Amino acid sequence: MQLYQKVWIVAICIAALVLQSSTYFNEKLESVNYEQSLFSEYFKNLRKKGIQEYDGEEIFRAKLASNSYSQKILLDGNRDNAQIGTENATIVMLVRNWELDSALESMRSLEDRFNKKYRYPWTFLNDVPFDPEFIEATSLMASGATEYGLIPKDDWERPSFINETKFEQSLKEMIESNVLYGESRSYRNMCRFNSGFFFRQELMKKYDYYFRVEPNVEYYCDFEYDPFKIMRLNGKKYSFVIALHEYEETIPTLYDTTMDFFEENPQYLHPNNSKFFLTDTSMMANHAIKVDVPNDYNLCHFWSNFEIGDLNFFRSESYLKYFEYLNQAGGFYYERWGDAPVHTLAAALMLDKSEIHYFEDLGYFHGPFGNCPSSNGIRLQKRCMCDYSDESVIDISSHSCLPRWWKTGGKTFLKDKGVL
Ligand SMILES: Nc1nc2c(ncn2[C@@H]2O[C@H](COP(=O)(O)OP(=O)(O)OP(=O)(O)O)[C@@H](O)[C@H]2O)c(=O)[nH]1
Ligand SMILES: [Mg+2]
Repeated sequence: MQLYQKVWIVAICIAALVLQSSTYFNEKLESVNYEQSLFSEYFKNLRKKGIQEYDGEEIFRAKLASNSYSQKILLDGNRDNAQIGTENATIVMLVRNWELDSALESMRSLEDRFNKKYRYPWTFLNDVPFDPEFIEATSLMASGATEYGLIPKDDWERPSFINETKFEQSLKEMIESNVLYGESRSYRNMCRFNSGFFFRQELMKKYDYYFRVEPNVEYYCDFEYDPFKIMRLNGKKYSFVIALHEYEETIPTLYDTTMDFFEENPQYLHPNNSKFFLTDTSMMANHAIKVDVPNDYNLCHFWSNFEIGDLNFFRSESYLKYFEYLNQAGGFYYERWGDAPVHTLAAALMLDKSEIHYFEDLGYFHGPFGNCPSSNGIRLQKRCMCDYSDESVIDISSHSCLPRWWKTGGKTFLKDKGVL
């Protein structure tokens, strides 16, 4: 090749390179200019709105990413939150304003794992009015509609028939013996409310089923079905995921008071009840049970921070009479009766054992205990995020009452019956 030919080739390559890079830089410049124009347009708009339409407070609250917040687009109902699930049910949370972050964590988990496909409504209950911030954040976290109820004073506060001297004395004794929440007056109100009043609240009256949720809990697995539907189709009235032993010092006389009630009202005792679950103290695997109570109760109860239940069971004459009997006995205040053993004693004695259901495949955590499906296949299929070997998984450990429940209610899974 002649020298001049080589020079030509090199010159052509350089020209091509220059041309290509100039096109590239031009395009880049154009896009930068475009972005700049967007920015300046955006800031111009923001300034214009800021100066002309909003007061100082709202400018402070304006979000840079979008102006949808100030325009209240979301809260004006542009989001479709119409119920998809077909059951007459609500998800209910008794909660305090300051628990907002923990409430949102529980909601996020339950929405992602279950409710966003069904959009069941949420009902929030409180003994004081909910803050606007609480209402705003929770209604935006919910996929379904939300309602907020103020609990009437009579449903929450200590009844006037409670002897104040006896009550103060009991508080003192519980503090001295280091009983969990022994010092708390509000905890006692909460337990009495959850035992006898949550299902009577105005907002709850229209529903047949409830799903109780507490702040700061987590649902480990996809539900893959509508648990409300499962309850109705299978005639289930009460369900749980964790069963364990109650602190005996909180309920010294609850069992005896319950037995007195059934002695006076034998018609409310179901012939196919689960009393054995409450009284069985035999060895389970290699675990013996040693409970220090002056009666037959083994302290087993369903942990009520997770509950899916039939509200009509709680509204029944038998439950209402039972609650009133306990209420008059005063043990919610003179002792520290929890709603979990109260619900458990009622369900175990008044329902047919087939009406109580253990949801074995949901996966759940409420500190310090959790439940995680033991089957690897279920964990994979339901996208569970839990470690079955974690020490928080109570399942068949010595402090769990689940094996005792299986012994009473049978170890039947809906899957086996072809229901799921
Ligand atoms: N509005 C209101 N809700 C309460 C009050 N006390 C408790 N709660 C709610 O009642 C439920 C049970 O209370 P928790 O404090 O979680 O009781 P717990 O589950 O026995 O104990 P933790 O181990 O602390 O979770 C939760 O949903 C609380 O948000 C109260 O004084 N007012
Ligand atoms: Mg709790």
